[in-house]
Amino acid sequence: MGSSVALPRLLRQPRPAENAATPGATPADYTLTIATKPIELAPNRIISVATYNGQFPGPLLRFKEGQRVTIDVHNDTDTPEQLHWHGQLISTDIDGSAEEGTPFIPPHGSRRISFEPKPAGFRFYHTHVRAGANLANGQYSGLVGPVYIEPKQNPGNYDREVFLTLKEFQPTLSRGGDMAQDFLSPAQTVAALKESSERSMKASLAKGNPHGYEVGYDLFTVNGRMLGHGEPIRVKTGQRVLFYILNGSATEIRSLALPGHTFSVIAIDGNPLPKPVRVPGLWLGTAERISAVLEMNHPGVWIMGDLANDDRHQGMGIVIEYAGAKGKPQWLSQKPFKWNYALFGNPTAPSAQPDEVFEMLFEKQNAALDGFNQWTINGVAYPADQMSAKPSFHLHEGKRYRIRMRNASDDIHPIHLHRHSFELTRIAGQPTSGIFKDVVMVGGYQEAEIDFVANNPGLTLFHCHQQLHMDFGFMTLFDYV
Ligand SMILES: [Cu+2]
Repeated sequence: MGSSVALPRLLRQPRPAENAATPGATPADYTLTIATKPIELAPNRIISVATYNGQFPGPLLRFKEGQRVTIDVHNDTDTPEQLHWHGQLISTDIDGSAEEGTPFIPPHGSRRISFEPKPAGFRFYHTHVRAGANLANGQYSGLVGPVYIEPKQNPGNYDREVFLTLKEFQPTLSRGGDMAQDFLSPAQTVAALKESSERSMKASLAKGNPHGYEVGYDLFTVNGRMLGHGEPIRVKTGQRVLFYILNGSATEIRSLALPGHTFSVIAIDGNPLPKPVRVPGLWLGTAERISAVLEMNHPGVWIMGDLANDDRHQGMGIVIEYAGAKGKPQWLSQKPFKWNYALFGNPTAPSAQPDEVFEMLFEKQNAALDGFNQWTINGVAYPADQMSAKPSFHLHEGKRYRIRMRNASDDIHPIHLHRHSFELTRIAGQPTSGIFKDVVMVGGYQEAEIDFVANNPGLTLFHCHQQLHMDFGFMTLFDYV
């Protein structure tokens, strides 16, 4: 389970600094080298993408909560890079977001960073540069890797752990295309949001605009291998296996099921649930994580895979093989199931009321940017340059804030808040509490509310995690005043 990390290269003496320095003669705890390398997804499917340490996914980094780590990041590519520590409560100089002021890792340059990992749980790291129209850049690449921060006390009751990163490769652009929506529950939409969105879309099409670009993929992988081309997960009857599943996609929502088995979800986005919840399968928006225990009580050779037949046939699955079982891996068609975040929480509103409520309206301007859709929050698109912009929302340390999001578009948006965790307090009209996350899917024409405590001063980026949305305006900044 150890991560494969190379020894740091000897460069020059380190400068004294709190969180960041130049890599030097003192060895770092971990080294990550960003470089474009061939990756074999299957014997006849070898692609060339930017990777961490020449592998996909990047090495699993296991940290201990609160125990300081030093990491050297080398950038062996020709473009500036940002390495974002997704889901961690760390400072802006190392969070890995140029919008918050984190310095870029220069092309053919290096940066040493140091921080105390927190909170405990399943996190990840990924590139945080814009791709725009360049589908080799940003998270379309192979720059994604899992992080596990061990809690000070380990409450686990399982026999082994398995980390799975779901990710597509070979992206292409197309005009329009509909996103599956019908898995989200409640399905309740807001008529006013739908009407305004449809009015704006009609007006755009009437002016002769085509539908804005969407991204699709040819190759689908679990842990960088297409279904049937990686090592199976070998299990024994009676084992309890804890799966840590990461949707590492740049743009896609993924589903996952294992015929004959039920998932007992214990944490989402790495944060423990009030109680484990059993579900027949999983849905994960871009950048979401699920920790779930599977009891191995249905012997056979099975495909754990995506519900979408096309995506599974193109590789989105992995084989689960029981000891002693033989034969071709089997998939059984699954009964559709709904994904309702409120299932994982308490069916009551949170006891704490916010000190202030921020209203946010999400809108799409069809094909407004050279054929790409432009995205706005309260009518404002984040500037096209990847730099700090004027913060739109202001925080006072220690106060509790509610963000009321209204989605006037037909897309699902996996919304992410940097450097803070938030609590889901209302999803499509339904109150809930006790679910702490850092990404939440907001359904088409739906509303959602999240609460967070301003407990980590500094610029704080809020954005849709769908690469095509964040790159074309769907971002905003909070500051502490
Ligand atoms: Cu989005």
